[in-house]
Amino acid sequence: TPRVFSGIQPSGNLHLGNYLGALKRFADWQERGTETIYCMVDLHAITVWQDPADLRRATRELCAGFIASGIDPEKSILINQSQVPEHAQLAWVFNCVARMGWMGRMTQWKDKTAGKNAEAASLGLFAYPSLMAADILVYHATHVPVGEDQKQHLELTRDIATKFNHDYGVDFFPLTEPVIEGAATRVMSLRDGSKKMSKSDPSDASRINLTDDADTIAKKIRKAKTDPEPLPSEAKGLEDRPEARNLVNIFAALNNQTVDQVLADFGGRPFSEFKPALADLAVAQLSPVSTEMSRLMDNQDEIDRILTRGAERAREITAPILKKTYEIVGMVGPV
Ligand code: AQP
Repeated sequence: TPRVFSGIQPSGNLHLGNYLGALKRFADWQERGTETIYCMVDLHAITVWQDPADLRRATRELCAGFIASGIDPEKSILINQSQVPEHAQLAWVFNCVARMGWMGRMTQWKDKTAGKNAEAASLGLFAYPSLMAADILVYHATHVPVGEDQKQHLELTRDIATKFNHDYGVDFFPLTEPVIEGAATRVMSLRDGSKKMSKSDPSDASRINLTDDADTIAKKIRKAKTDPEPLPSEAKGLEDRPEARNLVNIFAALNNQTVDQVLADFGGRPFSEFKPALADLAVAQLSPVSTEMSRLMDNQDEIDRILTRGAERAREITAPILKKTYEIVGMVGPV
């Protein structure tokens, strides 16, 4: 039976890319009745230094973001990574299975250390994909919905499962499938169509935050970089127009349409007509999310209770899988 797992880092600035590429699709899986486990990956967040108070706030805000995007803590298991210790425990075993060379080839590692002294990066940042593999495999999850940028890490997860199974002569960890689907698997920066929309982009105008109010959303879309041509009438016409393509993809994903459907309505029309329509759509979808997030943020005890309960439910799955892993590896444990 399918079991879905996915996570998001509580590193602040939850944005439209996270919403369309991840959160909205997490809710779809939940509504299909699949067993779903969603995680705030705080241990991943500290691979780069986080102010402790900011991390606490971002974790609760992310939990609010999950719930406001339709994740129901009764239907899904909603957890904070550090509250389920088996993630980190399995990650250590995987650190001993994975190879340095595999980690060094990860494009996220290369991007995050590009132009910097890689020797000064944390060991945790280097080993990030090993912890991610543990997050997934400590549940024996079968499907992982993610944005395009995570594809390589999912392949590494399969490599780790394969090597573990081979090294110990078992058929224990499943080969997990990445699920990268929809019109917005890679939402780009509003200021630069060649960069993905990202939490860590220093320019706030590059992204739409889930906490932005209606005026801010409308203003960011109005100022989004575009070219002077009207919209094409077919998807092919977007090929060399990354900024235009990005806005059309965002419209399609928000409106649950295909790109062709959007262009059937807007082909031949200028951005001065398309952008206000996109802004209205974005505000209509995101306003309820941000309102619900701020309501929840005023009820932090409720958030903390949800996470405590989520961790208890999660450990019913993770504790037996970790115990079995330790047995396979040869650890002596309690009888
Ligand atoms: N631009 C994006 N388009 C579509 N999906 C995206 N995701 C992230 N950015 C986009 C998806 O959101 C989920 C959570 O990602 P994460 O918490 O691991 O954060 P990230 O990928 O590191 O996100 P950022 O915003 O890019 O953070 P920084 O700036 O720290 O690198 C994943 O499913 C991801 O695919």
